Amino acid sequence: MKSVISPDQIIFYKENGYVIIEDFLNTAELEEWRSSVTAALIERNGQKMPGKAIKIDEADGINKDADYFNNVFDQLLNLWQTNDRVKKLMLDERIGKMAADLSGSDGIRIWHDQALIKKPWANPTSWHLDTPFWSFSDRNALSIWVALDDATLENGCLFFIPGTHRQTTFENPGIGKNMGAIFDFYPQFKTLNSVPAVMKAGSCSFHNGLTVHGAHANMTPGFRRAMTCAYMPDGNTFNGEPNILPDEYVNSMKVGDLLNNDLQNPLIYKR
Ligand SMILES: O=C(O)CCC(=O)C(=O)O
Ligand SMILES: [Fe+2]
Repeated sequence: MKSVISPDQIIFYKENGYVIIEDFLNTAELEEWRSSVTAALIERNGQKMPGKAIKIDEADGINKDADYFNNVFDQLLNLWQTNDRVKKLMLDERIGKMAADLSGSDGIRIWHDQALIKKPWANPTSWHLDTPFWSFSDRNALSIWVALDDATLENGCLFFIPGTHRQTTFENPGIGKNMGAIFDFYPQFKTLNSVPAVMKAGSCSFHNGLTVHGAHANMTPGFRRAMTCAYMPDGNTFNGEPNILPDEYVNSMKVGDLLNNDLQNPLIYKR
């Protein structure tokens, strides 16, 4: 695993709100990531996340246009909680240190992992922000996105709009069917250029959760699989947004409480 982040990569990330790490995994590691994620997905039998009875091909009460959204990607969360092989991969301290170095934090907790499988001919992922969905508000929160297949211009690689993380806020423009809805929210971004994150399988990107990003449709008969994980810098507090937290945990908290439950959000790195 190429787990050392160079000073130049940190500078690039801080400036642009994303960075691509080529050849993050070697061939054997990529094989282990693919096979353990595949095994975890099979075990889930369509259950979107532990503790909630939502199936991936069902409307979840949030998205009314289920037909459309179910064909953006299969999205399965917190595989680390249900599969020990994925847990070993996700709790890797070396990845935690990469996230800490990029975000400039002293400790890193898993917010949630997420397999994002764009199936053949899948719909695009509209431009959006991540952090405003989460139960804490931190301008340095970030995600890793690991390509399990080559991510190409044809099959729906990620795109970023560099530098937007310095201007976006915790207000949520949402994510709907309309690709460009975020530009009504942030008209100042309308004239900026986007950058594709074309990646070979085994490469990865990190992006700040406040960087505008999206993906286009999968125009191919093949899969575009990614394994991702969102990270919360240690020390963050509950902002009242339930997001994916279990109901009983949310009900036990008030706004301002420390999010330090190791069963829900394990600390994977501490300086
Ligand atoms: O894989 C995609 O199409 C979207 C990924 C994404 O939005 C994310 O990782 O935050
Ligand atoms: Fe995202």
